[in-house]
Amino acid sequence: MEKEKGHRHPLSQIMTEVNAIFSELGFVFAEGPEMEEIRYNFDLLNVPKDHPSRDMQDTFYIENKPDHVLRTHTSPVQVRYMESHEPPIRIIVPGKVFRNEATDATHEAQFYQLEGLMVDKDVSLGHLKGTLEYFFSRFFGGKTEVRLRPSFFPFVEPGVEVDMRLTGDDAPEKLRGRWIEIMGAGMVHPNVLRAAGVDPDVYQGFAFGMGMDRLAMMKYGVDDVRLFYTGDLRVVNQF
Ligand code: 2NL
Repeated sequence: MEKEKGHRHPLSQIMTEVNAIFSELGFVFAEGPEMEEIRYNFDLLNVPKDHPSRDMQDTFYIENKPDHVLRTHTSPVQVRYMESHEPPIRIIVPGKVFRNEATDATHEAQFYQLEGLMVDKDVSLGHLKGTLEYFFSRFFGGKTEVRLRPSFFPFVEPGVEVDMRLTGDDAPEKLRGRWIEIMGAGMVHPNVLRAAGVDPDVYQGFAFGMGMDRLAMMKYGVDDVRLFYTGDLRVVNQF
């Protein structure tokens, strides 16, 4: 009998696929440390000192390392990248993040986030919309509509909530034709650009962030995020 072949974890497969699609638009993969300085995780991102996301109930602080946290988003990678690279910048940043919260079918204390950043002259929300339409069409297959609604995140201005609607024949049946809230995004706040050494009078940027686990759940029809982390081969071998 032929020996059974192994394969990569479904979330690793998704990450590779996402990177490949964004690379078609000129985005390059970037990564950084999972334990971050508070400065990079919060301060440089324009998050107020008294913001609730900084609470010990929400963020894992590190004993014996008072200036550090387990990163709550991959945004610090983008900040570090802007510090060390001149625009034009186009990066895609998938990575593990941590939130101190109770787990259920749609929440894990450790999960994967997918963020993206583009910085150049004359960048607008139109570029964000076009980029995301291209990505979702390639990722889910077929035609995708994207709409933006006003929202708020400290690191962007304006901030938007992004909805998508899959209309193609090959879209997963459960998703087809329905508006689905999929991510947060916006134009990078001038304070964030300035703090990272980018002149906001010359350059603009868009940024977005979404749960990669959720992306995988939607694509594969998985309804419990915890299934990706049990190590149960009866689960992972289905992918
Ligand atoms: C969400 C919302 C978002 C960003 C992430 C970002 C990063 C930099 C500057 C500005 Cl360096 N923004 N990222 C922006 C808006 C929303 O994520 O709900 N994520 C799961």
